[in-house]
Amino acid sequence: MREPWRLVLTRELQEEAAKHPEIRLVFVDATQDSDKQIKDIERLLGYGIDLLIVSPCDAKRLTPTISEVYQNIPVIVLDRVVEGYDYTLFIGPDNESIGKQAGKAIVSMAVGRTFSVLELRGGAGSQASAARSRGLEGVFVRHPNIRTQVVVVENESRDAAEDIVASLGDRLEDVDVIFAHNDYMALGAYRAIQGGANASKKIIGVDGFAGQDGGLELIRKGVIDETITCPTGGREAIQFSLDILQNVSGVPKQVILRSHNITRDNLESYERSLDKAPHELTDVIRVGYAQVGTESGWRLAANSSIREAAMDFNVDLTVIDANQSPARQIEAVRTFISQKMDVIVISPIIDSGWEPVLREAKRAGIPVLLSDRKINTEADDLFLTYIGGDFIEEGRRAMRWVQANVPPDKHPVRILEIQGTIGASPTIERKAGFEAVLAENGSYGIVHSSSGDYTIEGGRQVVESYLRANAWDIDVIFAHNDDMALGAIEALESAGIKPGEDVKIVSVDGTKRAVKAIIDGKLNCVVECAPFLGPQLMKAVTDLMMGKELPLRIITDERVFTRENAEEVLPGRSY
Ligand code: GZL
Repeated sequence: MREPWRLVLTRELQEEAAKHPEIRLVFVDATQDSDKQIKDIERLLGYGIDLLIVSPCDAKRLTPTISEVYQNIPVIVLDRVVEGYDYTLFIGPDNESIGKQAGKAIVSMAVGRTFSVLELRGGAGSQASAARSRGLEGVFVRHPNIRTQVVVVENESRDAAEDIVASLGDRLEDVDVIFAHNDYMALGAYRAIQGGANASKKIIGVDGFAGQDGGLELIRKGVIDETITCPTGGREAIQFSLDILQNVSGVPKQVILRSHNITRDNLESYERSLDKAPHELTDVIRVGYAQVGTESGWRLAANSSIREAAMDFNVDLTVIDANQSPARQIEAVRTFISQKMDVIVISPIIDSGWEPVLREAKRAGIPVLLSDRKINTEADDLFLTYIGGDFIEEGRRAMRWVQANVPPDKHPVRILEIQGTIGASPTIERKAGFEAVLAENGSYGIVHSSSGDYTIEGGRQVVESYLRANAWDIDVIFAHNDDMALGAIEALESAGIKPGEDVKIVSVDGTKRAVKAIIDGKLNCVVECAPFLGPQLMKAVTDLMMGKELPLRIITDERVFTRENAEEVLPGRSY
């Protein structure tokens, strides 16, 4: 409870809980002490709580405790994510994006001239502060005219910031802007320089709360020049608690909240948006969906999930199937723009080449949501929200299974990788996650890698062409999706090689056919990637049209299927 952000979080939790008489919120304060927080959690469990909401003091220290609680009751983690995925739902800001937004604001202030930044960073243990600095540096690396000096304010408080800035003396002279990792420290910096020779320096903060000494108030008074909002997620935590305890389907794994740059120019409009209650929907919402194609079992399930959810949400959905052609998909978006759709949803076949048409959509005032694949862009205003899996983690999980189940006892493990569509974000990120874990142990290597384009035929062809050029010497096949793994299995069997035995196979998605292949011993591990994004997508569309703010990213919940659980999960596989 030491700083405003914590007070606002607590107030939001209590205000939202008070709307639901069926919820009783029991609140304990760890007072920045992880040992106390662990004891607090044990005490809450003793009270017989149904669900734990925790904002970890030290995420690494709290991971084992939270993981243990998660075995018995749902856990919502706020603000600082623990290691691994042993929790029900994480809600938090994107701190790296906050740092990037601060960096871009400073670049526009510098307008190309030499510019000196004083960065007031939080303590070394602060995960949020480290991420914000990463985001800031990621921008400045492209602007050599901007120089930064970093000062750490251990307890991130206003008074400590004031004392430190006041003690800088001539180190402050050529500083043009002070970037403080929260508005409280920004106020402290202001108090150190006001009225003196340094009074003209720009000041940027983070949090952007209303109320006394809140970032919005400081902008109104001209105390600071800009703040970047950092939402607490308190309201969302209570709302999702109800969904979780009432077993509502489709609760995501992570909800990453959006941050806004606020200056004097947009202060009033931002504050009006805070007060604006969601409005009722008057007309049917018209949505254009630019679909990848019908390349895989996963895709067929995803396509029908979106169509069914559109009907359930009474959304007028127009689908254009790009049939794996990036050019046709961009044309589909242009068609939706000319048809003046309310919202455009895209599953980008590849992650590049999107800026021009998305700028056209922006100029037309049509919001864009991304489903199950991302785009690669420096701009952060070309789409509203990404809903889909964490592909890097999917890749890590695949290689972790290989490390745990294919020991390099006789020789280095030789891996054949069957990539998905080249340039698609799941392909890029699954490969990155897989290779990140592979790099931890020099006894594994990818000896051949080519694309099967996420299709069964593609998977078959990769193995057949390898067999034409080489004697079979592969220990593991890593296929970026189940359909290519199934094609590979067919090719192996035609060559008299036993899939799942002579060569271990790990893939991604979780189709019924793949889980069945595990039971038949032909496939060894399937990392889940959830295709049923329709309900979350249509809820986001209707929330958007009702005037609610959408998160930056909604990441779906995913498991791993192996011999140990394939029989149990097979009946539940609906695609
Ligand atoms: C992942 C999705 C991928 C699936 C493939 O979100 O885009 O595309 O893993 C599908 O099966 O073709």
